[in-house]
Amino acid sequence: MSGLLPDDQIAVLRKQGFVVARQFASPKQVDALRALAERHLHEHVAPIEYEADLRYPGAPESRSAEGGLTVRRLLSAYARDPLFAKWATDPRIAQWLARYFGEPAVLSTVHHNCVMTKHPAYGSLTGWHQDIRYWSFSDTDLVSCWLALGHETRHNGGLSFIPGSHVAAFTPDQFDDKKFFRDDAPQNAEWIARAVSPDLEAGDVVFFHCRTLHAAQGNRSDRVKLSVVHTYHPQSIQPMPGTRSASSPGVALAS
Ligand SMILES: O=C(O)CCC(=O)C(=O)O
Repeated sequence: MSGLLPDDQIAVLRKQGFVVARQFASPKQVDALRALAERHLHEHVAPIEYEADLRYPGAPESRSAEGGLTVRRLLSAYARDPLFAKWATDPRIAQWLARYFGEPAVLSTVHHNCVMTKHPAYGSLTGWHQDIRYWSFSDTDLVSCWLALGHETRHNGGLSFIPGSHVAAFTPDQFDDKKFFRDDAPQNAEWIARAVSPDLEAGDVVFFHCRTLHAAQGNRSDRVKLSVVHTYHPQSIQPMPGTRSASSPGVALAS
């Protein structure tokens, strides 16, 4: 998938629900974002979501348990430092998304908008899910941009995706009560067998649709994995008033 032109990348996103854009961020951007993320992680700069808050499989029981202060997400990336804001509104992202949406993109400051971390110890795994499950918008054509700040593979908790799942008509019984796609349901087995886990290098970006099923394992390496993640919608799709998705204004991107 390397070397594809933006229009070809967009065609892949439409078809399979995700696409890898190799070396989308420059080494200079990656180094600066990584150094900043590492400092905020080290200093526990708020707001932070801890693994113990989310309690996914592998997470500590509580913040006071052993490993309880393991960070999962450095939240509010856009507001936490101008460097993160600059990346979230990078003109290349804006142009790419405007081409995909056919209109200017808006950054959600509510969903994702974080540095996603995965620690070797106490970093949890994430089951199969569609991001849209708890989001409320007037339509469901949202795209997230996941920037790898280091090597990402299945081994260190990198994402796996199920191609074509973004356009599938799943039934409620294929999901559990927390809206995870059930890996014990026979009718889901064929879907899960199709999963792919793209290896990412620092600077690679994955654009993925909010309906694409994805999951991630724990981190079995000895190094924390760091990724910057933002979600965008076109101007014509708006968060539903009164919902969490509308709880903080979006940022219109210049394109
Ligand atoms: O890094 C992970 O465990 C997966 C994160 C993810 O899929 C999400 O937060 O939507």
